[in-house]
Amino acid sequence: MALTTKSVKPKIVALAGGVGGAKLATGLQAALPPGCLTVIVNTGDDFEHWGLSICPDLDTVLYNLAHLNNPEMGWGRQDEAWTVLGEMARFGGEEWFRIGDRDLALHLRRTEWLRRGLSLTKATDRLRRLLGIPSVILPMCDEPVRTLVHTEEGDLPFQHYFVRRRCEPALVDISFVGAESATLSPEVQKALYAAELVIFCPSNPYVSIDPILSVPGLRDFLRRSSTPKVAVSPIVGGQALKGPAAKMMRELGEMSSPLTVVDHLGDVLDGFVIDRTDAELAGAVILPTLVTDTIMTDLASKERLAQEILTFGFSLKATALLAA
Ligand code: FO1
Repeated sequence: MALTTKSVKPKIVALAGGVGGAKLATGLQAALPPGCLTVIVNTGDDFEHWGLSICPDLDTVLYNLAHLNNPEMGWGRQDEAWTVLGEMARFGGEEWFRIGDRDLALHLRRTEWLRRGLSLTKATDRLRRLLGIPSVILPMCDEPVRTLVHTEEGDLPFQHYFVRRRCEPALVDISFVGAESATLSPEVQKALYAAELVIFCPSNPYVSIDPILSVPGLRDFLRRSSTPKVAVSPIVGGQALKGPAAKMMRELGEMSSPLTVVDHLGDVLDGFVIDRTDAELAGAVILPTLVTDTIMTDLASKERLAQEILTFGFSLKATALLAA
């Protein structure tokens, strides 16, 4: 029987980065009563552009949870206009990273607040309230942690690798500059302590999930916690649903397979979710595994997947309690 999560008020934490993360977060928000979901978001992709503080993964989660996202691009606002970008080009400004007119307002406001001394956590909370989002959205930390991609063509800051170079240079390694000085914010700590289930969204394990786990104390907390932790594979049929995860796996000498995701994150997980396409791999996964349709095309499919993951995650909790 499906757990009716709308009639109880469980505290759920989702770890997210990129488009896949934002999609599942949207499904979880739809499946849960208001206020039950906290999304902890990767900020390793953040950078300064046009003098503004840009936080791409926070933006993607904010726009998705507010139902203002551009579904074709996967990032940015729907009904976007590009007047400022065109004018920037006229004045010799950088055009490779496209900031739309509507999107620009958010970056201007956030930059203003950060310059006045507000933390990224507080600035994000203001934005989500102004957008009418019922879920809590937290940056993984308030200190700057920057993903640096080491490639065969040299080191590239994340957005230069991802957007400017379209992930073309072959990957050698990845580091998270500044991670050693980052701390778990009180808000992230509170969310993790209260969590009854932690869900790793189908996000890139190397450049969306690893930066979150690089915040000192977070990985250890999850490893020691008895709260069930479930990850959804971002790899389906050997391909990433979106982005460079499969290409990165191959360049790191790994198979582009859900099994590589389990190998990578397995020490913090209690359960794993794979797509029906990969059903024959379920027996090789060392964790309890849910096999289901993980492709999210519309709000109904996001909510259906979220509901199945919640039921699966709570069944792991029940099994652990019975065994205790
Ligand atoms: N992604 C692109 O592929 N091209 C862009 O020009 C681009 C602009 C952009 C502006 C604001 C924002 O919040 C995100 C933007 N993204 C763009 C998405 C983003 O860079 C990536 O999807 C993430 O960093 C990867 O998770």
